[in-house]
Amino acid sequence: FFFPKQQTLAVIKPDALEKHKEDILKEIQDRGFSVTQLKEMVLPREMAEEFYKEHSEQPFFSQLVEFMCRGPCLMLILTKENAVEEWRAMMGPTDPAHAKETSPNSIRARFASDILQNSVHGSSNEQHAMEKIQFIFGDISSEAELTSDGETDKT
Ligand code: DGI
Repeated sequence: FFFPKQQTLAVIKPDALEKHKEDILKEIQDRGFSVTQLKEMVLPREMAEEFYKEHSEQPFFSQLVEFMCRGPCLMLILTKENAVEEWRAMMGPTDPAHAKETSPNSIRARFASDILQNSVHGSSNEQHAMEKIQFIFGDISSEAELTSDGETDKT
């Protein structure tokens, strides 16, 4: 199959950034993703609420927002053919207990502590990816251009 190049938003969450930043970044590169943009930041509360607004009715929403603001997150735009699906597959299922059973090599199986503090985020579809990239990074379309070898060519 031929997949066109695609972008997704990946986040290394506060729990994993403390301990596993280098491991996760290495794995992202080893799997052939280009890191098109990256930014480390502590999410202000209102941004964390907006970021996870789809979950605002969930009983765990306030815990989730609290956790995401607890320390710095690393925000990444990953570019690769089929990036959305591939990064989700690398992350593994939401609950690391489940991940350990079904995908023991996944990032969550190895690095996440529980269903809330689950080490990484990845957009679940292309529409969400575009929205969240715009939300975190603003309009980057005129800043970076991908060259044929997938490296970022800043103009
Ligand atoms: O796309 P995912 O991150 O795999 O999962 P999601 O979009 O369903 O949920 C977003 C985040 O909300 C998830 O990464 C951790 C948190 N979460 C999801 N389900 C639960 C949860 N937190 C708690 N405490 N309990 C849950 O059942």
